[in-house]
Amino acid sequence: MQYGYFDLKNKEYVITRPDTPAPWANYLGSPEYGAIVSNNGGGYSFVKSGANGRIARYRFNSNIGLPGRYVYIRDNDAKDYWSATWQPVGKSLDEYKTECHHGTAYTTINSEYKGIKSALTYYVPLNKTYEVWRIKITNDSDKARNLSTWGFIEFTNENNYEQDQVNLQYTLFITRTSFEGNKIVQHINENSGKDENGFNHKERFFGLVGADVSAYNGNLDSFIGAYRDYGNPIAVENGKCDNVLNYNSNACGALQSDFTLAAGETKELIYILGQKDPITAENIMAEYKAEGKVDAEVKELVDYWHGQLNNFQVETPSEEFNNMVDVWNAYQCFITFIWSRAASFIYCGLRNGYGYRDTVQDIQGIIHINPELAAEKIRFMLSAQVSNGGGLPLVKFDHRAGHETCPDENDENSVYAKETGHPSYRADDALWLFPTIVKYIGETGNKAFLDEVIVYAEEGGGEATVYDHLKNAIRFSQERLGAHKMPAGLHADWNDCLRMGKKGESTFVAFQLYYAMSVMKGYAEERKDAEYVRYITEAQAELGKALADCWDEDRFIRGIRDNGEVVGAKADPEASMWLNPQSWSVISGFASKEQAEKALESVHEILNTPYGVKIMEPPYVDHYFDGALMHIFNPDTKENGGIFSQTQGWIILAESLMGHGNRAFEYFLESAPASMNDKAEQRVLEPYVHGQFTESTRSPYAGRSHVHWLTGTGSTVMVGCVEGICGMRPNAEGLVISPSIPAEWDGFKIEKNFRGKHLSIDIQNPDHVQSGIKSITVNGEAVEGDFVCECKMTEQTNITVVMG
Ligand code: IFM
Repeated sequence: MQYGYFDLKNKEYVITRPDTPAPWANYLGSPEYGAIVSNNGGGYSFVKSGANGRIARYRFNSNIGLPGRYVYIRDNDAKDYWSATWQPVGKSLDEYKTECHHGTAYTTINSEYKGIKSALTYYVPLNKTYEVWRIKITNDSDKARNLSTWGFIEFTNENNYEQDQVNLQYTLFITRTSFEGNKIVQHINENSGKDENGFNHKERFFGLVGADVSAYNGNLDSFIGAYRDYGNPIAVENGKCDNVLNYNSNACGALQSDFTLAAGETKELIYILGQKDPITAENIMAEYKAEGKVDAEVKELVDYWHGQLNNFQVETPSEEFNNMVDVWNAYQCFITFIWSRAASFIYCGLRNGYGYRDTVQDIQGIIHINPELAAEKIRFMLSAQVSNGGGLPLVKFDHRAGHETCPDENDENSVYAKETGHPSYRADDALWLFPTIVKYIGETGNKAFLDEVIVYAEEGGGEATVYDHLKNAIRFSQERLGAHKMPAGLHADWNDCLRMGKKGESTFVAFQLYYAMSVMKGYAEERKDAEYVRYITEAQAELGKALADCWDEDRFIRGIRDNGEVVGAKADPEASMWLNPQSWSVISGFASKEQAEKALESVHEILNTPYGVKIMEPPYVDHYFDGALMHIFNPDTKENGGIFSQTQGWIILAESLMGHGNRAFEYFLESAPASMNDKAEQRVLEPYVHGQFTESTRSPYAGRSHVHWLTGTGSTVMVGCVEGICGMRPNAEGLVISPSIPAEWDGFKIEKNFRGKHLSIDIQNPDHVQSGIKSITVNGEAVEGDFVCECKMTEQTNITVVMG
């Protein structure tokens, strides 16, 4: 079933049926002031932290999607009411028409009921820390209508959302609301911490511009009424708020306006919500009296986001590919880059920091669009690397580079462990720096980045050039090798659920290290660091020997536990085939052609499903070991044989690197959210964003996806598509163009901004091959091979690529 469509031109997803299988969300603002809004207006808002700065309530763990940012409308003659979003009143869809436009950092919901049209736009102005809901109400009937409207928000009583939910003997008694100058103000712990104006800056406000407030409620129960809910608030049903404010109860902001609309007339109301003292709130509201302010701000958001996304645009025969790469996958990459795992309808915001591996990978998703923004975060993450070379497993939001504590490998009770809940280092964290930095230097040509000096994370850790940071990352792994001379598994590798034991070994990490060594060898050669070239060449050869022993007929094993047992051997009764070692054997450059072909074929044969490729098979049920934590999940779910979405990007990339365009695209399509647009009831999750995983074929709900938006999938799939399928592989000197596409494609186009120049790339496929380059011309001049030197590029560069 289909609930909406992609509007590529406007970079929107348009939901035409509001009864979506789950609330389908959009992101507004940033974690400085974040708002998550569903297609029915559900969602919550917070300042700086989803867990500790929550200002609006939301009911987690339910697909009801309540409460949210509601505007109720009442026809006072007919005594009939509805909401400007289908929910919460939920009028019959025979009479109520609605369309939700999720765009880049704004959402507009257009609805119509009994001749009254409304257009409600939610957004957080660029770089501002409050939110705006603008509603335009139009009388589309042929007679005058007496209407009332209510803007409504349910405040939390405490910024800490857990306290707000469970510690009611405290939180019910710390807040009161007041009504002042067209706004409800909520005061919290009012007597403590007052400044010279009498405010403690915990005040929230919900104000109205564009109409008078004729009545209000600051008390939730008075607005909703006993034994009622958001769908039938007593105040709306009666057409009258009773001006009751809260004191020792739950707070809300409900602002009623009464007005008559002549036939054809439109009225505009602007609600503003934030955590500001009343004077600041008043000043903010005053700004919105200026005509055109909202339109200008929405335009500013659109210009900003479309400007970002337009740095890389493709036009291929696949609508799914175009919508994902040009808009939604790219936008999701920005959201994960900016929000990390801060807040969603699944994440409550409890994690107080950036996961090292998550963020270093998230960065990869935006490098082709905004490399300098990426560079700032790379520097930040390098400053969270410990001088022993490892990454801090969790980098606190208030990370103090050079002054942090760090995990102590021998002490689960270390200060760091106590502060973050993370007892020790992961085997893989700092190794993610290599592909990320390679991509950044490739996109920008900024080799001098390697000479930048960046402080280490811990107190007394000193500082080093990026080049030395990278050497140290390798040293970290080399100093922690297991019995077979591969990197020890430590706390875990990329797979949080796989504990090989401290001295157990992971082939996935070994492949990452192998890749890292190739990168460092290249950098060292360029820098004429002969001693290091010697060292790394030998070390890589040693590692190569160890990895050679991990080949098991038609696959690479997953690792060796610290008791010597192999994980992922072909003969194992469960978990005998794992995806990541196969894809990474190719990405790392380690696998021979024969091994690569065999391993990838095994993946297709054993792990492929209609919804993407499983993480492993068969799932752990009866033959798990203690460190195989994934056995706690149902079979074919999450890390226990589910289709772990992040891994799809790597297999797309691996197939592309092998020149298998058909396979690469098959995997893209199977796992692309957009492919499930007409099976949305099966996928459940938004058809425009990746989730963390999809249930695989043993599940009665095969094809259902979970954990929307904030997932590393954004970046890996983006890299798989851009570097892999599109074949855009910049290096310091220029651009390698090596697409791997479905043979049936006649070709495709790319518009790409690159180092201050614009590239228009026309890729033609007259022979219908999957990969391979017959010729490239740059501004009409033929160049050799698949490489376009930066020196050939002009302000507007026209590149024609003929595959064959
Ligand atoms: O790699 C991890 C990630 O850091 C958090 N989510 C799950 C992934 C796989 O276990």
